[in-house]
Amino acid sequence: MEKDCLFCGIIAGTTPATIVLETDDVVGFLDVRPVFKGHTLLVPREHVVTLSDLPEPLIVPLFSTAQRVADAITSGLGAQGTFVAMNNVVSQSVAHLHVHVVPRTKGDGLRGFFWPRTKYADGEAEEYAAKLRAALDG
Ligand code: DGP
Repeated sequence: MEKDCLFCGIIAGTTPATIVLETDDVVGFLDVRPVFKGHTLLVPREHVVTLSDLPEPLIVPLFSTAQRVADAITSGLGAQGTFVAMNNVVSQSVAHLHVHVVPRTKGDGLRGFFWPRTKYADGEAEEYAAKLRAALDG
């Protein structure tokens, strides 16, 4: 537990939150400013900041919980689908790793988070893929 961490306070029960689920490794609670109602945040109990910091044994517990919550959002709330996302450093407003699971339904007005899109020049996609493959191999 990290002193002064908002989400560690929620995990410890000292900061109020609407809890959705608790497991040995993960806590899920409603986002206080939901994109849509039912928007859930999943956090590892262990204080880590980004995905890179997440210990390997916690990867399956965290993402299997995201899968369970995504299923519950469709079966229990009537959403058609979900958007599952995580900000790391940039746009990350709370420095405790959290997975957003957001209910989605066609026509809900959310337009891809307004992400600008770009295009690869000829040959550029292969250059990017080669750099990524080299980094993965390294
Ligand atoms: P991000 O911007 O990706 O770091 O997401 C942080 C989310 O945390 C944001 O959607 C709002 C939510 N949030 C901030 N403060 C609180 C809080 O005190 N309680 C709860 N339940 N959610 C919070």
